[in-house]
Parts: sequence; C-alpha cells; structure tokens
Amino acid sequence: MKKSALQIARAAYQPKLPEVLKGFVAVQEGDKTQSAGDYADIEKLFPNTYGMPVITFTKGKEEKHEPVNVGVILSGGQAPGGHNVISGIFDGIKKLNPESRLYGFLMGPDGLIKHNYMELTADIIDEYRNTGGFDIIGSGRTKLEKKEQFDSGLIILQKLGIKALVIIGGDDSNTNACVLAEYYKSINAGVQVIGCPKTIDGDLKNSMIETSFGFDTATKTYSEVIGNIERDCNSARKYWHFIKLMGRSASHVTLECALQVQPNITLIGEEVEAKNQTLDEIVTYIATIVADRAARGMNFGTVLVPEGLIEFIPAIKKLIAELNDLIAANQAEFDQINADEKIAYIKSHLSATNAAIFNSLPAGVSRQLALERDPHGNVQVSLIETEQLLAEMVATKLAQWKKEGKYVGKFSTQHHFFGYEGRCAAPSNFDADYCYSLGFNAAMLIASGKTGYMSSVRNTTAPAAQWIAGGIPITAMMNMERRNGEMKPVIRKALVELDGAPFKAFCEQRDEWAKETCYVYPGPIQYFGPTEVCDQPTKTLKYEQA
Ligand code: FBP
Repeated sequence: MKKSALQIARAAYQPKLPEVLKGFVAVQEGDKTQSAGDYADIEKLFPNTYGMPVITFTKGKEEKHEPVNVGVILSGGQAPGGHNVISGIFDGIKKLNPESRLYGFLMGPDGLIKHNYMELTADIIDEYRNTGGFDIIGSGRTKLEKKEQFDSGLIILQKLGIKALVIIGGDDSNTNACVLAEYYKSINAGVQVIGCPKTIDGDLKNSMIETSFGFDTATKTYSEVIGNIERDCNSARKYWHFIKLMGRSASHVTLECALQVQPNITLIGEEVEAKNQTLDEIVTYIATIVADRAARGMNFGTVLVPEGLIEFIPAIKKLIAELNDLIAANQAEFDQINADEKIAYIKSHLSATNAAIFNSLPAGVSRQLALERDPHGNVQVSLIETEQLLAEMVATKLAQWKKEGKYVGKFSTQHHFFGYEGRCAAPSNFDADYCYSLGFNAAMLIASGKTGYMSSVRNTTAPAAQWIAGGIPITAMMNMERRNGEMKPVIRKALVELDGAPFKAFCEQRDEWAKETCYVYPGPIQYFGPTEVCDQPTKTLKYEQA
C-alpha cells in the first residue's frame, strides 16, 4: 500500500498512556451504581449487570496472566482514532501474555452474526497505527438486539476460544453491548463484553466518560475548513455561507466549531427546543442579523447549522414521534406499499395538527422524515438539506422585507455540509493518545474479569500521564425511552446543556460575533510541533473541566 509522507512519519508516533497503565494494575472498586433514570425498570432488565461499582485502576503487583483471545467490532459511523483503540487492545492483551490473540469481526456487528472475521496480527496492526478510518475491519450499523443474533455470535466466539468482545460504538451500540453482556452472563456463556465510547457527535458522555473519541479530530477538521471559508468570505465580502455540521441529535459539534471559529450566526438545536421556536422564528432570527449587517455595508457572513436542528423544532419533534409510533404500529402493512403510497398513507393517518405540519414542509424534507430510518430507527438527518432550506427561507423573508422597505442589501448564498470530511481524518494527538489508552484500558478490564463495563479514561485536560483509567458499568448510563413505539432501555444521550460552561461562553460572545466580523482561523491539525499547537483538547472539554 502506497503511503503519504505524513502517514510514514505518523506510523512512528508512540501514543501516550496514563502512568497507571504503564505498569501492572490493581482494581479499586467505588460505590455501587444506579442507572441514570428508571431504576426499577433497568434493574429488572439487567439483573446480572445492574448496580456494579465504578472501577479505577491503581498501581498493582506483577501477575501472571493466561493468554486470552479477544474479539473486536467497530460499530456505526466512523470516528478518528478507531484504529488506535484496536492497537491499544492488541498491545494490552499482548502485554498480559504474548500468546493472546485478537480477532476482528468484519463490517460491524454483522461480522459476528454471520461469522466473518480475521485475525489481527502484529503486521496488520502496525499498518494501521495512528491512522484515521475504520478500514482495518470495516464498520456497520446492524442492530445487535435479538437472541438469535446473540446465539449465532456465541457459536463463532466459542469456536475461536474468544473470552471477551470489545464493541466500539456510540450510545446505541453500547446499549446493545450491555444487552449482550447481560445475556451472556445470564447463560454463563463465559464471554465478557466491554464497550468503548465512539462518536464524532460527542453525545456519549457523562461524569465518567468525559468525551467520546473522534470528537476532537472531527471538530478540528471542520473548524479548519470553516475558518478557511470565513477568510474567503471576509475577502470577497459577497456571500452568506450556510454550513451544516454533522451531529445527528446533539449540537456539540456545532457549538465546539463556533467556539473555535467565531461565526456570525450559530443555531443550537437544544436552545431552539428550550425556547419552543418555530421554523419561521429561526428564519426571522437569521434574517434580522443579515439585514443589520447589510445596513452597515456587510453583505456577507457565516451561519453554522447543526444537522439535527430539524428534530429539535418542537412541532417537528412531535410530528416525528407520531410518525415513529404510526409506522411501528402498522409496520407489516407499511412494508407492503410503495414509497408514494406510504406518503399518502401517512397523511391520511396522522392527527390533524401533525398532518398540517407535515403538509407545510418542503416535499424533500417530509419524505425524509417519513421514509428513511437507519437500523436504530433514527431519522437520517445527514440526508436533509437544512442549510439549503434555511437559506431559501431567509431569502424569501428578505425579499418581503425589501418590498416593505425594511431591508437594503444583497443576499447571495453558498451551502456546505461538513460531516464525512472529518470522520476519517488522521487522529489528532489527543485522539491518538485517548483512543490508544481506551483500548489498552479495555484489555485491563478484560484481565480483571469485568463485563458490561465501558472503558473510561478521565482527567483528560491534564497531560496523558495523569489520566485516570478504569471502567463504568453501562447500566449506570441507562434510562427508559420510547423507541419505535415501545419503551426500551437506552444510554441517555448527552445533549448540549444550556446551563453548561461551553454554551454560556458562546452566549456571552455571540451578539458581538453577529454584529462584527470576529472570525478566528484555527488552521489544520498539527501533529508535530509545540504542545500549545499540537496537544490542545477541545474548547468544550476545557470549559467543562475548568
Ligand atoms: P455514530 O453515532 O454512529 O457515531 O454516527 C454519527 C454520524 O456521523 C452522525 O453525525 C450522522 O448523522 C450519521 O453518522 C451519518 O450516518 P451514515 O454514516 O450512516 O451516513
């Protein structure tokens, strides 16, 4: 495989580990945990893995370990650093015993169910150290949730002598990891299941999981490009750039990029919901800023739009909830009819209020909301062109204001969507170190006999040597939520907190950013050089941990 100069130089990078993981570890157990909500329901559903303590690793004595065979799955959307989690697991289990072996299941959970796998040997692992992407074994979105799938997986795990499975995924995949851990424990299958927190969206976090991996690199990559656009925008002074950023539900990616590049307008989905805003109010908000800048001779600007915005608009959120229940309740009938009939079917079955909202949306948007779901039941917001929709609606409003003499200016737009550009970027130093540590730590959780735990590395704004390593029971992050018409145990998604430090810092500055031109140009991720350039964590993490 031909390699770039950076790839060659980067292959030699030795990711940093927390001091405690460099030697032998001992397990320190904290207090028993309870779930994030709905305690009785979660305890009933997870009798074998509920209430376990938080684990912290401390310095231990040298111990002899038997070889252990471990399986690994990459699940869901790509996130920078996945290869380092795998190399961390590999180095961790080899340190325990050089005879240990690592197997990768191919193309996500499907590989486990359908018995597609490969052994990950040292030469393969070395090819992928510190690289972006999930291409070492591929990823997939199959939902691992049925007993038949678990039983089928167990056949291949037993055949390969695999004693532990590491599932690297987001909130949905880690929820499934926990269900699998519970099932294997309940039947004494002898297979431990450990989760690792992955997602560029940044919405898998809590007091013990400070950030999901990939968020750092992805937001730095987007911020670089947005900064470049801002500089172009400020040079030509003739366009308003509408930039949609990934983040299926939460607006963490958009907020982090805003803190890095100081755009003129930033929409935060969680705020839209809290303020009970309508689409028209959002459009008016943008148009007002555009008109104010135009009045001062500035017919240019940048607008950041979170991918999940549409689902936060309360009226649309209610519509989606009814759509989900409607489709789930009539799934068999719904599957039989073609796409156009489905739209007609939906229109005739929705309540009057939601039918009116459904009919008022542009055809492309209503179609997306009605028809396309990923295997976890999520609306595929990356396919909805919200940035274009908003730009068109703002243009219509400004044209109206022009007629009324309330606006003088020119409104020309450009649209961008940044998501896939950042998901496979070469991991920043932070993600390279964090991911390697998460993987190495997962190996220690396996050696300690744990199951149903998520690998946890904390204190991440300090130098890596001071990071705290351990595990958090996945049930401690769960509550009950309605999914596809049924109440299900799921990991609670971390949304942007409106009373949190990152959002507050943004609020204090946004009016000035709207009025003036305060752009900041972060430039590309740097892998070699001074620590203040190469090793900075995200602004979100800094504000949260300050
Ligand atoms: P995960 O939650 O699996 O990490 O994926 C997140 C994400 O990148 C979202 O930001 C985006 O909406 C979605 O994946 C796109 O999915 P796909 O890769 O299937 O197009």
